[in-house]
Amino acid sequence: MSSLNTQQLQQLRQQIQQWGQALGFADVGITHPDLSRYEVQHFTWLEKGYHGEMHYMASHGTKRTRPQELVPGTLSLISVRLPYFLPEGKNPTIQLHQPNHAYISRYALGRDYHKLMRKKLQQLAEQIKAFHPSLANLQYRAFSDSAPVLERPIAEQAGLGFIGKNSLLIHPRAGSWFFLGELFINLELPADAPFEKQGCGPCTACMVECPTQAIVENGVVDARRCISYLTIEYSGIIDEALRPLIGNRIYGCDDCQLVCPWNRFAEWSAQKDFSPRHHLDQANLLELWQWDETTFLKNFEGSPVRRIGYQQWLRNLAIAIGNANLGEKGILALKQKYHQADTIAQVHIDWAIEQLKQQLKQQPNDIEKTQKNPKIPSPAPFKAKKYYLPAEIPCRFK
Ligand code: B12
Ligand code: SF4
Ligand code: SF4
Repeated sequence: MSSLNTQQLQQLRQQIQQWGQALGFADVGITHPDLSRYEVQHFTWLEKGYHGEMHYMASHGTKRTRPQELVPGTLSLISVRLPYFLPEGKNPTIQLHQPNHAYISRYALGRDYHKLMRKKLQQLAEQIKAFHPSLANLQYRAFSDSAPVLERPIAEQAGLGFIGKNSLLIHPRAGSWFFLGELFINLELPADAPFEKQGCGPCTACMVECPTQAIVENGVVDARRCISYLTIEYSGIIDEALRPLIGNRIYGCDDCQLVCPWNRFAEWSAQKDFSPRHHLDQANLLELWQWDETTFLKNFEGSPVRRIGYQQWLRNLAIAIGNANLGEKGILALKQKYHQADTIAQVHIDWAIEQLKQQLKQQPNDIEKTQKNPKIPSPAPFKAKKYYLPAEIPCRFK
């Protein structure tokens, strides 16, 4: 579509990297729209039903694996990544291991990333358009988890990292705590070399330590077992066998990133927008349980958590309270909310009350002692042998 010569295209390529970095992206890669080497794996995943009730994953046919069917005329895919892990707030592993506290995925503590990513991508596209008069009519579409797009395969093919056994995109010098986004454009740019080799080697930490054993094969997650799916995407009644394994994770799950050794090299985010709001990095369960619907909607304005709605929020909290050491206090709190809960949330409240009652039977009137005496088993959530947090700035967590 343009009259740029090879040298100008190379120059533009370099500019895109620089503009991307100035916009806050940690990396920018370019690839062609042929994703055929990922197609079979994608449809096998769907055939096995691993997408559960995420019907949108199956409803676009080959549009997801063939970018030119989604956006006709696409000639290049520009893939970007934006880190979200901030060197502030509470240490995530400490929060995860306090059963009476709530664990919210690191990506969801602050502002929703979807709009922010797309805005930055649009700014990048406008800069590309302004590079040369022949690009004035450049067509582009910006995506970040907003359309049927194979974001991790595109990123791997654009050289941004490799797909790990946990199925996340990992860069050996940057870990995996970042979002992905793309620009589809109708201009053929020089492509980057893909990441050809998976960097996991013999490590299987994520597969072994996943609380629900959701990573069923190298690079393959059965979403139906994944806590991220269960707490965010799935609005129904959660299988009783899975509830104790969810621990205190009330929105998403980070375990397969926390145990990944590549995350020793993770980059910190520079986006203040992702800073934890309302002390969500250190909130305790009963404090959040007290929120009414108006508070929930107000506090989660502009946050990804709002999307699950108040009833699912109550459902998730009820499970976590059932897994905590809250005794009579927990039972009372659960009962007080019962009539504000819908029938699905009530099923989980009933279960949680039963859990706490069982716990009291084992150690009547002795919750304090349970917490202090390590010999008395407590329903502590999953504890991995080892966690990896970014090493460069060791002591900035509280
Ligand atoms: C559906 C979805 C989910 C589902 C399903 C997850 C899954 N693994 O598929 C659920 C709800 C469980 C989920 C959870 C999370 N998600 Co999500 N999710 C998506 C979404 C919308 C689609 C992913 C998809 O297409 N899945 C279907 C599978 C088949 O595709 P795939 O994993 O990309 O598979 C490719 C490779 O794995 C490869 N492959 C298949 N088999 C094999 C075998 C081998 C050996 C190898 C090497 C490769 C390989 O081929 C496949 C291509 O067809 C993307 C956004 C997007 N549009 O891409 C975000 C996205 C993948 N999620 C993201 C995040 C951050 C998360 C969570 C960390 C959130 C959280 N903290 O709770 C967890 C992580 C869980 C995990 N281990 O995957 C980020 C990942 C960023 C990164 N660094 O990789 C994305 C890209 C969103 C974004 N824009 O940033 N997610
Ligand atoms: S997000 Fe949690 S539940 Fe899902 S695969 Fe990773 S460790 Fe397992
Ligand atoms: S934990 Fe180990 S196996 Fe899992 S993605 Fe990281 S390096 Fe790969």
